[in-house]
Amino acid sequence: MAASDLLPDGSAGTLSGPAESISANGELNVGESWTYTISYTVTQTDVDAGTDLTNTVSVVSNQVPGPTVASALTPLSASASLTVDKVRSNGTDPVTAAGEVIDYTVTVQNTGGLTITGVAASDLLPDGSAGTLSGPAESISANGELNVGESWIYTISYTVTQTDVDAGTELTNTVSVVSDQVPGPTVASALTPLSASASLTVDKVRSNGTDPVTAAGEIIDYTITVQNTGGLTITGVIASDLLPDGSTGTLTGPTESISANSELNVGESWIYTISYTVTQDDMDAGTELTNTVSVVSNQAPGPTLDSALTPLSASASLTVDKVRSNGTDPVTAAGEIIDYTITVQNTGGLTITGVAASDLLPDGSTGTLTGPTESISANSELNVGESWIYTISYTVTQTDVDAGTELTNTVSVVSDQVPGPTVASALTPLSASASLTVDKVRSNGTDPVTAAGRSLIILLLFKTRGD
Ligand SMILES: [Ca+2]
Ligand SMILES: [Ca+2]
Ligand SMILES: [Ca+2]
Ligand SMILES: [Ca+2]
Repeated sequence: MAASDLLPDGSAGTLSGPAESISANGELNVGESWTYTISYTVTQTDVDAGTDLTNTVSVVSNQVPGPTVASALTPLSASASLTVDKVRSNGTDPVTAAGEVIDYTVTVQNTGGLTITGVAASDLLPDGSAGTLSGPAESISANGELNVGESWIYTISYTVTQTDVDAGTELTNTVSVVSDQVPGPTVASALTPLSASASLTVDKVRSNGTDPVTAAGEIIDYTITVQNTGGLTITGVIASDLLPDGSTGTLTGPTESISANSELNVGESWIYTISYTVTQDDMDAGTELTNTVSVVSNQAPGPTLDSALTPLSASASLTVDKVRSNGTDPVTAAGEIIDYTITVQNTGGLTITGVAASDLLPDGSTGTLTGPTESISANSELNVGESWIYTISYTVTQTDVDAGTELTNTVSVVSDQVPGPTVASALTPLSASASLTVDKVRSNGTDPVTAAGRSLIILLLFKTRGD
């Protein structure tokens, strides 16, 4: 009696036994049962083969040569399965700026009962391009098979682009795994949030021109800098300028510091310039000159404002001059006429208003001035640099002549800006002399005189002569 066993893997098994049920005498007695046992450890190859496990025993004996065969079939029920996991293993969370690097780790694990072959993992990066995975590192056996229970680790890195940040949506990195046993594809994604904000600064400075401004006509140059200080590309940037006189200025520029693409790139500065010619109205108003720029954009609607202030320093001043423009010099007789010309000039930087000139004639009366004639603009304002001309005439009186002192004509000027009064006089000398002729006649009495004691009456005739 000999029993041989063929195990499921095709090897010959070693039977334990037999245990003889009636008599342990090495003979299979009539009615007796011999019992053998054998164990078999299922192999992964068996499982992977997927067919019923067949264990066959074959018995020969002298009386029944056989062989007599019996098999036990054990069905297999193993399935292939795997999991795919993708995580962001390094990098800021959330992402705040382009250039940040995200590291991803991909884990493919065999969670089933079958060896998995033909594993291929492909990666789709956030920008839609195909990534190149590093790996895999096989946790159990580096045999190119995803063994049961084994994990394969892949890694990949991604550098965030400005386009990603501007899009503002979560960054999605997706890995897709196929294999012979689990065609799938089995997909896993890692999502990385973004947190970038748009911000810009606006700076306006006076880049050229006198400080303070002292006169109309001076030119002030302004430089405006708009800078992207945030993490997003800024589009639709519009800068508008309000000049000191309230008008809208026309900016020159911008000059883009990084890329001349009409986008305010992250970190980029745009430079605009504008000039302004100070007006007399500005000077007369006397308040600081304010130039304001206002910037709007799609991402930073604002408006974001900045102003440049330029102080003014102008003062009002005038001169008054009075001259005798016609007439004898010196005056020698009553009745002579003296013409005076009065000049009031704005010698300061401000328009002067409310100008009033009053004249005091040599005889103490108030004269009536003729004029003014305005040299620049007949607008009743004494413009900067303008002269006003008045005239007045005076007829010398006998009293003046008799008084014998210089004739003084005085003009007095007041105004809103220069209250004064500012006074100027013209002096005209007099040169009249007193003279007389004497004629003596005898009007009564003897002639010749014959005796002492007679009165002599002398008639003096005075005549005043004028030359
Ligand atoms: Ca026996
Ligand atoms: Ca392996
Ligand atoms: Ca640009
Ligand atoms: Ca004028």
